[in-house]
Amino acid sequence: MGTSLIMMRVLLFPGLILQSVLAGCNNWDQFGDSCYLFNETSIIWMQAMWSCYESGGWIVQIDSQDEDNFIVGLMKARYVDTVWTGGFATAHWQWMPSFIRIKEYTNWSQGQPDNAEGKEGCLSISKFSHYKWNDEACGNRHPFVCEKSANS
Ligand SMILES: *[C@@H]1O[C@H](CO)[C@@H](O)[C@H](O)[C@H]1NC(C)=O
Ligand SMILES: *[C@@H]1O[C@H](CO)[C@@H](O)[C@H](O)[C@H]1NC(C)=O
Ligand SMILES: [Ca+2]
Ligand SMILES: [Ca+2]
Repeated sequence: MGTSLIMMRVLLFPGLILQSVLAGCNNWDQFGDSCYLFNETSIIWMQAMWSCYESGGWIVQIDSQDEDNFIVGLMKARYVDTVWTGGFATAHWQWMPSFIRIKEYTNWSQGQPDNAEGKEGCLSISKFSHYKWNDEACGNRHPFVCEKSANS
C-alpha cells in the first residue's frame, strides 16, 4: 500500500523528485538560504562578476552581518587576504548584478569608501582593512566569492 503510493508518486512526478535530489549546494558551501563558491583565482572585478554568472550564480551580495562574518570566516580559513564582492559604485553604491542599493547593511572600514585618486569603484574585503569593506580599483586582481540560492 505505502510502496504503491510511492511508486505512483515516482511515476507521476519524476521531475519533482529529480529537482529535490538536485536542490542544495552540492560542492558549494551552504550558509542560510544561499550557497557560496570561494574561487581563489585572482582576476579583475568584471571578470569575477562574469565568472560567477557562468557558474550559475552571482558575485556575492552581502545582506547581513552574519553573511559578512561568514565570508570573512571563509577568507581566514583559506588564508586569503582580499576578496572581491559584488559591490559596485556608480552615482551610488549598489550590489551587482541585482542593482540593489547598498544601504540596509554596510560595514565600511574607517575612512572608506574614499575613492582614492578617483579610481576606486569596486568593493573588496581585506585583511588590510581589518576584514571590513574597502573600495578599490576594479582592475586589481583578487580571488572572489560567488553566491547562489540553495532552493533552486
Ligand atoms: C574560478 O574562476 C575561474 C576564472 O573565471 C574559472 O576558470 C574557474 O572555473 C573557477 N573555478 C570554479 C571552481 O568555478
Ligand atoms: C564588520 O566586519 C568586522 C570584521 O570582519 C566584523 O567583526 C563585524 O561583525 C562586521 N559587522 C559589523 C556591523 O561590525
Ligand atoms: Ca547574499
Ligand atoms: Ca579605498
